[in-house]
Amino acid sequence: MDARTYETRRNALRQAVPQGALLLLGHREAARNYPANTYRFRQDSNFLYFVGTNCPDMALLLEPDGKATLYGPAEDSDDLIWHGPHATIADHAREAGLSSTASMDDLPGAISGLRTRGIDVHFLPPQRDSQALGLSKLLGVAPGEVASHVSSQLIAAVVAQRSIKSEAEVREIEDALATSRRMYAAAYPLIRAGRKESEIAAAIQSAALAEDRAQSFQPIVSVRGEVLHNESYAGTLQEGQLLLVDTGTESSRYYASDITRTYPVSGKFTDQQRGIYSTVLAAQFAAIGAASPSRTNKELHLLAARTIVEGLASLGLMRGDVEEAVAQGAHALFYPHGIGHMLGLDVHDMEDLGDAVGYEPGVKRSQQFGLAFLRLARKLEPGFVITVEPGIYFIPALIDRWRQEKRHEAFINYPEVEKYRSFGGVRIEDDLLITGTGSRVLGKPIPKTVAEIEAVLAR
Ligand SMILES: [Mn+2]
Repeated sequence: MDARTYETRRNALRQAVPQGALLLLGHREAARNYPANTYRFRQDSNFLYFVGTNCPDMALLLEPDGKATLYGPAEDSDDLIWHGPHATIADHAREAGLSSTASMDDLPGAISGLRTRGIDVHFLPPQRDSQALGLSKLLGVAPGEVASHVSSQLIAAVVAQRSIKSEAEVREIEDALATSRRMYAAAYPLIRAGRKESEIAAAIQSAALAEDRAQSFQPIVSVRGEVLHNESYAGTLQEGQLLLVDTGTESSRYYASDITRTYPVSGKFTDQQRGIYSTVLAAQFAAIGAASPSRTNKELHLLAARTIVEGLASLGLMRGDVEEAVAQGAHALFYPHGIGHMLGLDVHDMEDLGDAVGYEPGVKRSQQFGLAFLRLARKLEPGFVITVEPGIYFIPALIDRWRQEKRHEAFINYPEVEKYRSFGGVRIEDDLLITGTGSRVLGKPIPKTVAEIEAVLAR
């Protein structure tokens, strides 16, 4: 990805939204407790996509006359003392293929100049309060009103562009996946009774940090896999438990990977664990096998759900007509989330832009429990990169609630479900490129079959 890449992307965006000015306001540094102590900086992904520069306090302004300006922080002579020699705004502009630069101090004047000439300024939904405040000041609207002025035209144009990954982008994701593979390999020797979740979380992050790579999200490393967004590492691994590990890293150009694996702490699956694990794996293989431009992601989700119901029926946990069970949402007791999401610069790619990413215009999310959490439903297209991540969980509070309500009793064998009360959860996730005719799992394989998992955990 060079200056030409970013120039081509900006030109395509300009063609898709030919009227008005386009403003991409980047992130500023985010303070932990006081200004000089900041969180690790990561620029806004839309800004990264069109400019590529991971520097704080910048903005890109595309004007109707074709003028494209990179706005950046004014140079302070003391910067040299604290930050050493660094690239100037002009250097960043050159790398992004931009010839015009200006100080961020001049942006308000430029925006008000456009607006007095009656030119619309298109912008995307702000993700941080500082972005919302910045836009509020620039546009003269109250901070709480900024969201209602976002440009749906610009959102649609950005979604259309970022949804289709170039070969270079796919290489970036595969580069992140190569690091992911080494992160998981670092965990294998530590997966045994007596070890702490935190030790495994440390090994995984250490493998990425050693390659100067950031995590693409807060890792999940937990023996309580049924808690879907569990971010605690306080647990100690015990014989007979499952350990769920959902992590991702970023390539040097900030593209994300997202992988989940589930391991038996004892090194070998029990019969109960193997039954559930094999069902999740079968659901993942079914969805991957069906993934192609002729399908919608909702179809993949429902195919995985049917495979899960069939597997659970063979284990005696569910019963009745498979299609009907899925249509009524009975499987969601065990599989309450969606099959996956887009992957790119963000791990849930473009989720900042709302349901325009996952749903065709005019299509609303289902209200049904389970299906309501499907982030991506629309027709798959060549160049999409998606995650495929079915799971089965035994969530005691949800089981109790449903059983009390006698919910879907025709399909769920509650007395049998009770035997799995302390089971935890299984999820298996890979990243998939939709090709012209089908799909390709990205990256070198990371062990996931029962035999492969038991082999890497063999003592
Ligand atoms: Mn994911």
